[in-house]
Amino acid sequence: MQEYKLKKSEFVTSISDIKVYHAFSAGYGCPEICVVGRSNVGKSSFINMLAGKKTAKVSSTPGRTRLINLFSFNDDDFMLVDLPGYGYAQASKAEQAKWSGFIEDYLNESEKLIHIFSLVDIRHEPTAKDRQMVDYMYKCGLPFTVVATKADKLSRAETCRNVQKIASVLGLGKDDIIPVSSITRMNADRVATKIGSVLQGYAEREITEE
Ligand SMILES: Nc1nc2c(ncn2[C@@H]2O[C@H](COP(=O)(O)OP(=O)(O)O)[C@@H](O)[C@H]2O)c(=O)[nH]1
Ligand SMILES: [Mg+2]
Repeated sequence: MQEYKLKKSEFVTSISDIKVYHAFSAGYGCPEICVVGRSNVGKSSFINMLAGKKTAKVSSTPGRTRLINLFSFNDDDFMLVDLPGYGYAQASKAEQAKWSGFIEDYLNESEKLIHIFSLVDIRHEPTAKDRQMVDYMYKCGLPFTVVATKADKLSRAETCRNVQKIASVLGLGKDDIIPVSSITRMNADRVATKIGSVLQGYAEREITEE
């Protein structure tokens, strides 16, 4: 697989309404790759790992990202979309419903979305919500990669074992799961290479459709 480097990134904007998202998204031509996962799983840290700098806000208090944040990579090669976290127990029912509605609207309606990074915590068995998310993407035919975060908290052997376990719970192969650490940058290159191949596939489809 060809190497792809994430050289440049910048925060573009925060959006709290799906209509505003559509209006904004109509203004650029590049595809979108999004990041989903429960709150506190490490979405913002994952984005910062890819950016190689602190561009997304990392919070020790879960449930803070209530907006969709857009980051442009490599001068608009693609937009990385940070979605609100799901399954934050402390949030009110109404708030939770609003966020999951937002996530669903985005996943259903975005015409530019070409790939999803679905984050799970490597230390734990995927939650019911994690499984729902994977089932949903699978059913909707949305291409995705599962990323297991916080791998620095485990030994190598435990990492291997937990990747196997997560894969079997989610009905995936162990090579479909990328363990990462935003602290050690473990597998940051592997994620970048994945992005490169997703972008290449997209570019090839665009050519055939023209
Ligand atoms: N040890 C470790 N901690 C992490 C990692 N990624 C995130 N965290 C911590 O997990 C908490 C939530 O991270 P954040 O990126 O804000 O999660 P988000 O809510 O999904 O955006 C913060 O305290 C981070 O410092 C990681 O790879 N390793
Ligand atoms: Mg966040």
